[in-house]
Amino acid sequence: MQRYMEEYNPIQIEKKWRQVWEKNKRWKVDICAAKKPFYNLMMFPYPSAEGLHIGNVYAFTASDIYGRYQRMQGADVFEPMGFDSFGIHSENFALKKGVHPSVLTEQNVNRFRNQFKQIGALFDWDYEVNTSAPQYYKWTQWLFVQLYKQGLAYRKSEDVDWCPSCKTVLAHEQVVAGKCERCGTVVIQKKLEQWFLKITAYAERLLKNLDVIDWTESVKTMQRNWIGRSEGAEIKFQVSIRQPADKFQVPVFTTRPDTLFGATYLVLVPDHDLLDSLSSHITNWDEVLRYRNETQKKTEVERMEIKKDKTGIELKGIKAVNPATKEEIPVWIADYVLRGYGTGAIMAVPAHDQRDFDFAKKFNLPIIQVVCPNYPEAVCPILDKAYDGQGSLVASGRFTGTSSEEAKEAITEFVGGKLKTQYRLRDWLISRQRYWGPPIPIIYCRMCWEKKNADDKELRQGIDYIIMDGKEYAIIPVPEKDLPVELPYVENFQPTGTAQSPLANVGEFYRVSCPVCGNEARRETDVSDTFLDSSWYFLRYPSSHDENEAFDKEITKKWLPVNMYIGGKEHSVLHLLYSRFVTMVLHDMKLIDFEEPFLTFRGHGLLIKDGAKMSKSLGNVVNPDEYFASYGVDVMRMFLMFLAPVEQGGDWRDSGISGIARFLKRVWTLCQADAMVGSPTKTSGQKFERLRHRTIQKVTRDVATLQYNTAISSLMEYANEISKGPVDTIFVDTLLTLLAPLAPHLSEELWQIRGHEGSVHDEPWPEYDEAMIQEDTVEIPVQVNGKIRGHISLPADYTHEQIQECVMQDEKLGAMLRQKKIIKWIIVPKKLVNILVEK
Ligand code: ANZ
Ligand code: ZN
Repeated sequence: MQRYMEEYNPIQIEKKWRQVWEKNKRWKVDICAAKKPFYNLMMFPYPSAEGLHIGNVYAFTASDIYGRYQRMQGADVFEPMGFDSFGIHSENFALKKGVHPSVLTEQNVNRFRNQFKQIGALFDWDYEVNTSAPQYYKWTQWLFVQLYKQGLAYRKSEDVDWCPSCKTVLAHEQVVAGKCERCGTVVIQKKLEQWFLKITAYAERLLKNLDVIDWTESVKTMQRNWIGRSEGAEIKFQVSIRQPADKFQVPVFTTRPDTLFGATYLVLVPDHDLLDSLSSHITNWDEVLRYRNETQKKTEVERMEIKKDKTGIELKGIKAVNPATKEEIPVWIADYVLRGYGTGAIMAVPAHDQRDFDFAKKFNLPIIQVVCPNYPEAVCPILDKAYDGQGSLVASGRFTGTSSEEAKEAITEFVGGKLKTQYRLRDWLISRQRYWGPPIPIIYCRMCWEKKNADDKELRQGIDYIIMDGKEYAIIPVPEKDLPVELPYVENFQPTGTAQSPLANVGEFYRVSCPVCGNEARRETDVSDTFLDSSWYFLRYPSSHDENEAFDKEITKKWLPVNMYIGGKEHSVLHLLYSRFVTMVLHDMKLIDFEEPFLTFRGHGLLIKDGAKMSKSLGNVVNPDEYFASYGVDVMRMFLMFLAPVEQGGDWRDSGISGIARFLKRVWTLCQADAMVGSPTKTSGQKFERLRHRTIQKVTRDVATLQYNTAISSLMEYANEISKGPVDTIFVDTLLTLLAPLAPHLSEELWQIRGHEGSVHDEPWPEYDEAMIQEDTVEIPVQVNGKIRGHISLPADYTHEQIQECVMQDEKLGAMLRQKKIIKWIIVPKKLVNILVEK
């Protein structure tokens, strides 16, 4: 193998292999015939920027290495890529650039695709999906229609979050710390009628299944908290007006019905439904209105802040009755009670809830302790803050002395309340007053309403009909044969800032004839949320050529659920929750036979630069192109993975790149140095062989758990050792096969140079022999009564019995010990043996 050794030229090598692989469709899998399907999914990007940044490359590389590893383990790995190209992200980018989103999206998709083709991934471009293509969104609309038909899509008027900058409503999940997930503007509340998807119907299942899916723990925790299950009770309080005497009922949700005897006042949200009907009886109504206006200006986050000073107003002229003590208690409004949770009203128990405690202190309301930690053994301590633990009840009538746990059900029953499980999860607000999305496939028909109305009294508003400009209209889903409802080209696509999408200005679009009765009807003009597009894209990839259905039954059975999904944790309660919901619905419709879409999910950490997440607004985005051009893709792949374990994320700094570049250069030289290959001596041969097996073991374990950084360290160590050779050719081959997922171009080139037939990427993943990875032997001193009498060599992992046996079998030591009476063995593994004998 005497040949002229060239310098390592990654740019040239990579270009060559990129062309060969693309031409041969090297990573194509046969979707129908594949024997060992493995669906390796990564989150597809929004093509809403100038191009991929290095943070994207980081995530995609992490996922691709895993796919390549599975491929060498013998799986048929399907690794598709596509573009989440509809939605507010792309539209906002188009607005900023002043280019129509349809034009800009196409340009961007092409640019992203070209960049993607450089990163050395297994992508099979024959299965690309684009959420803004009619062939795709036809099925997003189909999905909406299915949800509607299942009773899981409905319209409702509610206080919704509105982003003044994006000029649209947002889902709860898109409001992060009171701000728009997209643009960071503080959201405000507006009362609007909108389309919702009933994800709350799946709250319990979404929660339960978290126990069985193999996902990054922090993501599961975020979903658990977001779903927010609380067990408690709903208890009704009588509220009475003095003049004229009248009574109302106000239900409260409480997790501590056992503390009911300590409820000393009632608090309602400032815009509680009941208030308006009571207005004429509340003597300080002006004050109430003023307070209500003030709180409406506050964001949810400000209101939830525990430490902030409590504010509130007592409702004068009305009182409530504690159903347990029958005593009259005052009714307040305060902004620490949140709208949209529980019943929007609470029974305040200042002795046992810190928020109530602070409020009672400030406004001088009675604090009555009803739970004592160890009563009656100890005296009840005086409270200087709320006691929120369990204990025995005191001052609780006939329940005094029972444990707080037991009292929960008993007291609830005593006052005619009911036990209730409450979730924090809200229904998914799906309509958007924007242009760049799939039109919601719904038609409103007046004529159909009139016909229906005649014979059906049980029609439900928001499901069967809506009211527009004071008139009822039947809700008609667009028949599946009429899908897609194409998004028309609209020159003025800018958001209107009103409660309507720009499509509401396009008569040709919204004026339609009713698909049921043929009369003039009106189309819905809102589009659906981007997260609906991405809630099912993993189902589409393997079936992306199917024109007759969203996904093929057989193909889906073969490829799904997804085996490995790697992506950002910022989607924990958005995409990752919505996809689970949609999958469960399709499962219940018997369209698929699994209810969890992603068997394994790993959230990758973020690539940090200058102490912050890379983002355009901070101006710390690194463009990968220049790095690819100067160092090559293999170096960059390995450098990024060398920063830290994938799930942890890493700190970007240029300085480490040259270290990786040097390593690959060393591999280049090493693998061509004929001098190295030869016959080692017996002992050095054994030592090398052990190292080889240990390296395979470590790299396998680390790659399988996405700890590529330590896998790379092991490879460096290994390369360094074997370069001291001589070693057999298998040592070099092992290095190249282990390196193949990390540096696919270099390893392929060297594989060929070394005269192998075929490709390194078709090689099986190397195996190791358990017996070869045992730790080496150690030599330890043997003492008798504290004096060294000899040494023995033995495997490091020997048990005490084995060590004793070894000592006794030693010619000299054994002979000596057999003449004495042994009192005790003192064994410090790997260090020493001391035998106490009778003198
Ligand atoms: C009385 C009580 C006594 C409470 C006590 C707690 C401790 P989670 O765990 O979040 O479900 N609450 C109910 N609805 C509320 C709302 N809309 N805004 C703010 N707080 C609300 O908490 C449920 C508890 O939070 C409920 O139990 C209620 O206070 C309060 F020693 O009722 B509790
Ligand atoms: Zn009609």
